[in-house]
Amino acid sequence: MRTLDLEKEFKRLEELIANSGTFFLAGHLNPDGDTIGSMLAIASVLKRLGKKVRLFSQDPVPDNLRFLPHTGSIRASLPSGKFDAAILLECSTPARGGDLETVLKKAGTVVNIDHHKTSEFYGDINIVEPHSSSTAEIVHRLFYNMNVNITRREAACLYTGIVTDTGRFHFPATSPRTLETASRLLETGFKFSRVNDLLYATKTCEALKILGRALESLEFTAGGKLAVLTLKLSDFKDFGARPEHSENVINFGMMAPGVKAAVMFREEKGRISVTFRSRGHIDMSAVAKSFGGGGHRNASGCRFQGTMHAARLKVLAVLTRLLA
Ligand SMILES: [Mn+2]
Repeated sequence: MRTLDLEKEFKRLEELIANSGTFFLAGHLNPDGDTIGSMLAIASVLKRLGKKVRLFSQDPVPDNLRFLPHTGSIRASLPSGKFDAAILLECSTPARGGDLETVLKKAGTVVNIDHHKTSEFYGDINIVEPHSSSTAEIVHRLFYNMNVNITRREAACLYTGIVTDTGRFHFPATSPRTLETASRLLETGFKFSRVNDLLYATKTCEALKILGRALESLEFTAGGKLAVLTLKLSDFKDFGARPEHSENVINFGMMAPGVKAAVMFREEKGRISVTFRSRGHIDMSAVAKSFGGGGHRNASGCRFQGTMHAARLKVLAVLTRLLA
């Protein structure tokens, strides 16, 4: 992993913002709360500074995040114009954001803001901070350095990024700095309890049904250390559900006593999406990377072209060996 003088990179980004007029913002495929929250907060601050901003996500904003302000401004079509700066959030490689090449090639400066330790330093400016709980926490630090007075709406966006990426301040990446950031966001007076309600006490019927199916599929292997969840295309069809309805389902696999790691296989059209979770030092980012994916030590993912059977054989062999 390369290290850079982070403070210097923050300064360079501040200067870029001051000296640029047009910005392109993109997050990763299947965007999550951190990606969307960070993107909306940056867009809002840039607009308040009088900048032109174009927001892009190849995949749609998940339903449970639609309550965030201005999600409608995130578009799925790539712009043809030229931008002074392109800021990629949460993308360990540019390809994580989709087919961005045409835009990135024309952009004056490419900025990579990420907290994944697998992040490659592909930007002209790289703010990669693997010790940060979330990209939203990094973005908050940027705003703090810039002396930005964060609005309630921006605070709700950044809080959403932090609370979702830390599993409600539960995962080990949660640091004193994370809680301090959340505290500063609360000081703006945004409706904290309402945001939590919308994020955690609201589940669509499709998501509830998919959760039931996933729990029925639960198997334990590797001497009870590995939980395996499987969702087939037909499960989604039965309930009219989409892949995002199965988000977080894997965490239920981690609840059984003795389980050290969980894997979820999700069949999508023509491919299998695989998600990993673990506790402690069991490195799931390495497992995901060995199959062409990425992520964090305790939460990662990858994709396979081919059948469920083939994906399971390959992945379960590696995981069984790892946990032996
Ligand atoms: Mn994140």
